[in-house]
Order: sequence, then C-alpha cells, then structure tokens
Amino acid sequence: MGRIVHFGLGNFSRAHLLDYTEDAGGWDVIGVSLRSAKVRDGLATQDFNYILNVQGEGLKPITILQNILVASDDMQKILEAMATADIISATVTEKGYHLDTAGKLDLKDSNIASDLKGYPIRTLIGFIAHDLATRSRPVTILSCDNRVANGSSLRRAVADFAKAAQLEIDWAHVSFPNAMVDRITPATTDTVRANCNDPMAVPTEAFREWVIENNFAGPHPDWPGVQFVQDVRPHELRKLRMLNGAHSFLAYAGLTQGYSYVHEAISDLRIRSHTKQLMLDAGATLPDAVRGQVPDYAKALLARFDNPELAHRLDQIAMDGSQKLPYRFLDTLREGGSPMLIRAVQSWMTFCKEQTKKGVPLYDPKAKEINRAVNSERPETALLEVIGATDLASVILG
Ligand code: CS2
Repeated sequence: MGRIVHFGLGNFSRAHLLDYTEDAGGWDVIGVSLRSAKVRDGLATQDFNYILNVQGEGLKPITILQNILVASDDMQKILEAMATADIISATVTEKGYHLDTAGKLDLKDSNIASDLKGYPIRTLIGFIAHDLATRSRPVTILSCDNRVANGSSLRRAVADFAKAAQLEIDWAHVSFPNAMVDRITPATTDTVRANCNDPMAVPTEAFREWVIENNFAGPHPDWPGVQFVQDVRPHELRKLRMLNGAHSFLAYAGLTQGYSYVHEAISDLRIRSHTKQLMLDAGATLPDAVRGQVPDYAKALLARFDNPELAHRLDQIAMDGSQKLPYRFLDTLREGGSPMLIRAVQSWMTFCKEQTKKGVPLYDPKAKEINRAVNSERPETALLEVIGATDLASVILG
C-alpha cells in the first residue's frame, strides 16, 4: 500500500485529491493542517470520514483519510509520516508558497523567516526542505494549487529555503511534477451539513479534472480519469486564464454590483457578456495545443458558473487577489492585451478602493500594502506596484 501525506485539508482537497484517491483505492492518506486544528477536531470525532455532496450525483462517503496532524502540535509526527510517504501533496493556496512577485522565496516573510531560524516548522516549504534533507527513499512532491508551473515553483521555493537554511538536499530521488487541478468546491453551508447529516460535509460539482506531468519519482495511485502528460502548461494556462480569470472577474465586478454568488453575477447580462469576451480573449493567448478547445471550454464554463445549486460565494473567490491576479490576468495581458483584460484588472482595483472606503478589511496577505496604496496619492499606480505590474501601467492606466 502506498502513502500520501497531504498538506492543506480545506474543502478543495477533500473534494479533489481525496475523492480521486478514494476511487483509486489501495493507498492511505495522512493529512497535515499547517494553521488551524479546526478540521482535525471536526473530523477526529468521525474517524476522519466525511460525506462529499456531489451535485446531481448524490452523497459519497470518503473514507481514505487515516489521520490529520496539526503543525503546532505534531511537528515530529509529521516529519515521521513524511519520511515514509511516496507522495507529499499540497493544497495550501497561492500564498502558501511564500514567493515574491519575481518568483523567488520571500525570505522576509514572517513565517519563512521563523522557519529559517529553526523549529517549530510552520510552512510547507520548511517541512519539505527538512524532509528532503534527511531522506533517501524516492518521493514525489505534488502541488495541487492554482499556480502556473506549480511543481516547479514549489521546487524553487524549497531550493531557496534549503540554501538559506544551509540544508543539503540530494535531488536525485525527488520529483516535482506540475499539475492542473479543477473542481469548483464552495464553502460548506448549514443546508449542506443538514442534508448530509454531517457537520464536516463538503459540497462540490460533478465535474472534476486533473492533468499531471508524467514525472513521478515512485508509484502513484491509479487515479481514474487523470491525464498524465509530458507538458501540463497548455492545460494549466487554459484553466487559470479562462476559468479562474473569469471567476476573479465575476467576483470583483459582481461584488461591486451588489451580487453575492457566482450564479447571480453571471446572470447579469452585461457581466455575462464581459465574462464571455474575457474568456475568448484569454483563450486567444493559449498555446496551439489547446487553442482549438477554447469555444467549447468557454461554453462549458458558462454552464458551470450558471449552476445555482452550488451557491458559490463571490467573496470566497475575491480573497487573496494579490496572489491570484498575476496568473489570472497579468500574464495574459502581457501576452495579448485586450480591453476586457484591462477591465478585469480595473475591477480588482475598484473593489480594493470600495472596500477600503467602506472600512471593510480585505482578506489578502498584502492587505496592508493594498490599504496603503489605496490611500496614496496615485492609488492605481501604487496598486499595480503591489501586484508586480508596473510594467503594465501604460496599458492598464492609459
Ligand atoms: C476559485 C477557485 O476561489 C477561487 O479563486 O477561482 O477556487 C476555483 O473554484 C477552482 O480553481 C476550480 O477548480
């Protein structure tokens, strides 16, 4: 039996990696929570089993999770579990990589700085670097976050950390495949908890997709439907620029118009037509390998956004904009600039300004910088600086 140690037990991994691995069978999964003990405490009382509420398909028990370890309580146990793992995977969101806008590990980040000083380890990067510095068995480190070249970025972060911490790593038996992950998974509501009779239930759509670079250092589960490919980049870009780009635009434009959910924002005719255009413009920047799929993919995405039963909150998507915009809009703009992409970046700036004006705190690791920018003499220019987009100032600000 193989073993996965997975960092980040939010709803997404419980609807994606854990669901796929449940279907594959024959593996066990140990979860790691870096920050809060909430998911561990909730799942521990039910033997780490929970219900996945799959839209239109019904309730599916997920039983593959063996345990959840919490960084602040169980550091040593986590390192021990990692040492026996064939795969170490992660969904720690964009900010969990602690990279600066140039893609280097941010050594000034307070959690990274603390990990560099020594124990207790707090970050994914710190845990992986310490594990790799002591292991001899092969391991695959599998990023499942929405970043471009997520595996390569994680490798870079770990290498930067190891160098700064003077840890020696033998890279010969380690691989960091890049991967594209997709399944729209909103936060759990009381209605879902009641319908599933499970306080830890997770709601998700029927659709799921996973494309992984065929670069494993050892075995992997026989995940059904997963595509193993040489080059994930075209798939990553298709998903990040079209699905996630449209999502972020819907969130900022929708919240500014007073909508709360994705299905509400997409039914506003003006927002809908802008979203369609945004997806087509983003699609035009994609590599040849996937460009032919753009019209059908855009149509399928609209249908997924239209789904009222998912009740996907816009404020959930609006979070951490400073970390998401680079892959969702900025790279796209650099490669093909269009009025709709410019409008998308502006919708984020408007959102930041309005929230600040209303005194609503932004949920973003750069909230302080955003606040300072909004209150500066030239808010738009300063906001572009926060997201590393000063090179786009003349395109976006005219
Ligand atoms: C969303 C994603 O919250 C967000 O930023 O765009 O979580 C999105 O739902 C998933 O990437 C879909 O696979």
